[in-house]
Amino acid sequence: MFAVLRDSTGIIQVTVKKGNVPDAEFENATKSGIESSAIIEGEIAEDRRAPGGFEIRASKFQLVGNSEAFPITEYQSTELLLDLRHLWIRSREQTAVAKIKAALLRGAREWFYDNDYIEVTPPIITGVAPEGSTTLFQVKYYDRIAYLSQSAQFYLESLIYSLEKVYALTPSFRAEKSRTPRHLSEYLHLEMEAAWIDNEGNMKVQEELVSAMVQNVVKECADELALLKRDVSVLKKVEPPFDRMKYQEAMEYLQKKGHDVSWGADLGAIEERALTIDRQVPVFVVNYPKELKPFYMKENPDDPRTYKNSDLLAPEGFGEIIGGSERETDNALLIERLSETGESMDNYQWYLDLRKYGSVPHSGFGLGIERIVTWVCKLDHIRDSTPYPRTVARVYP
Ligand code: NSS
Repeated sequence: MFAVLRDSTGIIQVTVKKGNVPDAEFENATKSGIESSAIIEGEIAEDRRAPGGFEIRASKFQLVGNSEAFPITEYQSTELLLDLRHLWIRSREQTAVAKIKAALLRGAREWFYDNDYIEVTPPIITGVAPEGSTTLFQVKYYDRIAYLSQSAQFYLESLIYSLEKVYALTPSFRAEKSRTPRHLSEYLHLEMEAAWIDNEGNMKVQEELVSAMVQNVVKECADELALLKRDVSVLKKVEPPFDRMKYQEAMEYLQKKGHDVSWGADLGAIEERALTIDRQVPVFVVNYPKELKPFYMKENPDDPRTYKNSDLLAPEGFGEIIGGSERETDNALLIERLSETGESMDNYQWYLDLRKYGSVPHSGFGLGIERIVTWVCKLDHIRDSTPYPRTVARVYP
């Protein structure tokens, strides 16, 4: 009787032969269903026919938890696999993605630690909306309305006055009503904020951080990348510096390629794809028109129509993985722009205080963890970058 045994390190073939194990154990082995759990002892032998080249010849087969007929068989619909997500996450692809995600997070934390950043813990329940009111999730907060955090940015900004260089890894929430292959309603947000750093310094942090994360995957996850058929030689090229392209130049490039865009047009999935399809290393798009970006960014003195900001686009057609900027330090400008958003100023008094009491130039950014996982693993859809994707259509399981 042949079985395939799995643990957290991988899979191996097991042969259970009548006579080599007690009869009752052989009985149990033959009647055990797919996904049963078992404790197996035996000898490891080389066998070129076995997947991986080795097998276990069992001398003990202790059935621990027998499995009923497993509901996932070959060729299942996407919907069924999402309904059975709690079981589908046992699959080899999902396991490989989970390990790569962990290696990306480890690479990030190590980079921040090596560069003297302090990890901080901002709140998830908040009254501010850094990225605009249209994607807010409301929560009933006792007798008031509060929101689930879209970004920890404002809280990180408040912490630089004592800690200088901080980062946080927190869930962010966006009520994205349209279904796209790159938006989740809940995602893991890696955000950094630092004093005395301008927009160029901010981009240097991003290119170093992203390279460190990707190179950690190359170092630790060769088997997982192979299982996902991901070309490692491409990922190895992800090293600083990354190219910088002005928004204006991006527009000209797109127009040359036949896209019907002009100054003021946002870069959507189609445009970002065109900008990155022929690249293997991420690229910054800098200095977006103000009307496309939130109120807190610093005006670009060289072209006041634009901000000192950048989006980092992942290569191979992928698109945005980071949004960042230098921050506006002039309260009068912040108040003017905030009043245009229609937000209640009461919720932002504390944020304005940060400019009143000893303001410093500072910058920061937010990196979407599931976005970088989707790119590094070259997945078709962002939902496969996380065990329990939250989208407009689904909150089960
Ligand atoms: O809206 S962002 O572009 N920028 C911010 O939230 C800033 N306040 C961050 C900061 O400066 N501290 O979002 C940042 C990144 C973006 O580049 C994506 O990679 C990711 O967050 N993001 C998402 N990932 C998955 N799903 C959704 N819906 C999503 N929205 C943004």
